[in-house]
Amino acid sequence: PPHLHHPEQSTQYGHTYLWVVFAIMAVSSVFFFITSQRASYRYRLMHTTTFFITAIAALSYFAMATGVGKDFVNVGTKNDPRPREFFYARYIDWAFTTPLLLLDLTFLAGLPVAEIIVLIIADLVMIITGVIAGFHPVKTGKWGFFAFSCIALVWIIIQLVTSGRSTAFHRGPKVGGLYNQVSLALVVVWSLYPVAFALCEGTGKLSADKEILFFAILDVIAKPVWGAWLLFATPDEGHVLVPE
Ligand code: RET
Repeated sequence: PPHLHHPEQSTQYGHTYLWVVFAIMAVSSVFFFITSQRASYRYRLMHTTTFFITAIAALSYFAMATGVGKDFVNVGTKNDPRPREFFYARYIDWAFTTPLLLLDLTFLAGLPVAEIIVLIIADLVMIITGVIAGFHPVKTGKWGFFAFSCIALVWIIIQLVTSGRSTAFHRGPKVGGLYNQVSLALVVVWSLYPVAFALCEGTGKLSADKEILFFAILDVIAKPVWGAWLLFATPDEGHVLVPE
């Protein structure tokens, strides 16, 4: 197969990272499941959402570690093809988990349902245009879809720092202050995903193994670390109250 000429474009030792992240996500899931069962029913929703975020990531990492959910795409040109491993399994994971991460944050902010729905639609546009960019065989198409995906991300960020921020402060200074911190962290971490895409899946500048490590670090920060921080720093008035 042609990819054997370009060993840096396919995984050598990346599977080890995939198994490590699977373990981290699995342990986190057990932990968040336990905290969700211990939380009082009215405060349980944010715990359950965080549990599903790490559980879905664990499934996706298990798939990738066992060798499915990937394909080869050309990051070279027609005349100088450079087939490169592309893990589309990530995008199936992100299609579920990034809306759930936003949901977690909007629970804290107390955003109206209509605005939550719009945010989630924009998020799905971001992930779907992103996976099209990943598979697109033509440069114009690939970078065009990459740009559409970035526009969706910028739009999400604008919503979070404008209306999200002001609704959070309506719930009180404690909720507002926490929202400021966690939303800033989200903006920084999420903005590194398109950078990783451009260096890895887009141009093949970083090796396939470095790509796995890059996304591994981002995923662990964006899911269990960020999720636990939000969950345990949220004061009672920052939880969505479910009727008894
Ligand atoms: C893509 C494609 C290129 C353009 C942009 C992207 C954004 C991806 C993001 C992913 C976030 C993932 C998270 C995962 C959790 O672990 C799809 C790479 C803008 C923002 C938070």
